[in-house]
Amino acid sequence: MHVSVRVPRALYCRRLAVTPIIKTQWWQTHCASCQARSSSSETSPKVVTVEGRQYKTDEWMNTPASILSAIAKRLHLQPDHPLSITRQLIESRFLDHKYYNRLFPIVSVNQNFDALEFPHDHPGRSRTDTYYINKETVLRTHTSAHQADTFRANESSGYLISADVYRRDAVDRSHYPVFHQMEGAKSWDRNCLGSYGTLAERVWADVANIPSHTIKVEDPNPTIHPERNPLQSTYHSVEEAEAMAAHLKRSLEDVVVTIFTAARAAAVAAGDTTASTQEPLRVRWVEAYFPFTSPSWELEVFWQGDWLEILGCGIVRQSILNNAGVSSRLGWAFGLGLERIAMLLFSIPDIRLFWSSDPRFLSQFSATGPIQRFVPFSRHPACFKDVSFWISSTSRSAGGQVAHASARDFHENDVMELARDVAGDLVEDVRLVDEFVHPKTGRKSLCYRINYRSLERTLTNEETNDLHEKFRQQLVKNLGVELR
Ligand code: FA5
Ligand code: MG
Repeated sequence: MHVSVRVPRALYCRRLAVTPIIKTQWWQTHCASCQARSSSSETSPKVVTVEGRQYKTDEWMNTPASILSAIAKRLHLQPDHPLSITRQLIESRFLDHKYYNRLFPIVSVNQNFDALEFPHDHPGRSRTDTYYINKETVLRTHTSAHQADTFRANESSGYLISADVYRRDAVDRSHYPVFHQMEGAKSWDRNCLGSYGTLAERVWADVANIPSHTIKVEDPNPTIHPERNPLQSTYHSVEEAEAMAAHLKRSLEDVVVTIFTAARAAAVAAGDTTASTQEPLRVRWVEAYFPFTSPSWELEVFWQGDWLEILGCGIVRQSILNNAGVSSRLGWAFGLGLERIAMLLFSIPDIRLFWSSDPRFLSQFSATGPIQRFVPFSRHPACFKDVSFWISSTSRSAGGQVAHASARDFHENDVMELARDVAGDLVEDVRLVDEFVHPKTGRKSLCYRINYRSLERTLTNEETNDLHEKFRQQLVKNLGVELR
């Protein structure tokens, strides 16, 4: 039996280590191209204008122009775009929910973190993980940034929010600094029980209306675990939490069944007879942790030989509903990655493709008619290049002491962003391939492998060499590393 142990992980299910905030201004070199839209005065704070809204920047600003320019794209709303088709397919399973699809991506730190009760030292707040405009303003890192406001607006008992979200993150075929999430929530009012004696009875009646399925779902853990996945016992009874958890899980299993049924049909229509279209769908619930839900879970799907996390969810912290002025309501919320689901649905192999304007990609999708499997166009050769360097000896990760306020701490996400900044979508993957600490000096050396590949054409050697040389120089200039 699989028993997953809940450890208090980062929201984004990655490292726990808190990386000290970098107060350098290396971003400014990258923002050169948005100067036309920025105030040029050295003394007055710079201003960034995004779709007519003006923001003063300060030393927290770390958002490159390339990221700001993604805001206008709104891929989840482009007709016939695979993300938009995926959104609509999921929306079709929540017909009584209200949909919010045009919420603006620049939000306050309060909306993105504080209102969701993120601890002050949570790594998600760090400038290495989050794009800041200024100390109080960020590009939302998740659609949950709108949770408190949407509960406060109280326009419907259920809602869906689809939107672009932004994270400084790894570079590979399933990670992109801009991606799309869909948030869903459902709540019940203690004062509106209708003919039901208790809220739990009312919720179970709603569970009975969710379409049933026959897939095997692994769910080995109890709904509530006193240490790993606690009940909010001040506010909810065990019966209420059990009923809401069942409603949440059945609703999301229904989404997964819908997606995989469509994906299978598309694969079969394309003549695919491999095991992945024959094997029964396997789905499992895993205990999780989010600052704004308890108990919490993630849903994983077995796909092409591995478990893939597609969403996080849980019972909404009652304090969030209470602070939003709807203390008589209680309910659940989830957040899913639209790209992850669209990649499964259409068999799209690389997350960069969603940003392609190549008609060979875009013309393959249509919002009307059955889901069609994506037919990849010929794959162009990749070109690997390594770069090795000593990280700055003042950096804590280098084993040294932070000597002065401007010392820069090395963080891998900075390498990732520099690679994107230099090579854009021509970089497919950036991976740490070697690291060691010099036994005598204690200095740390890292080696990263950059995989350059265009989705649209074959890169020339000269072009790749130029890109790589530029990348090496930027590492020195912006991160203060010493090339080996
Ligand atoms: C969150 O963002 C929570 N806000 C989800 C949530 C909402 C929990 C409401 C509880 C209640 P997480 O960081 O795990 O959680 O992201 C949610 C989903 O987004 C993931 O399961 C994954 O499908 C997708 N996702 C996360 N990071 C990336 C990425 N870099 N690229 C593509 N998809 C991603
Ligand atoms: Mg997660």
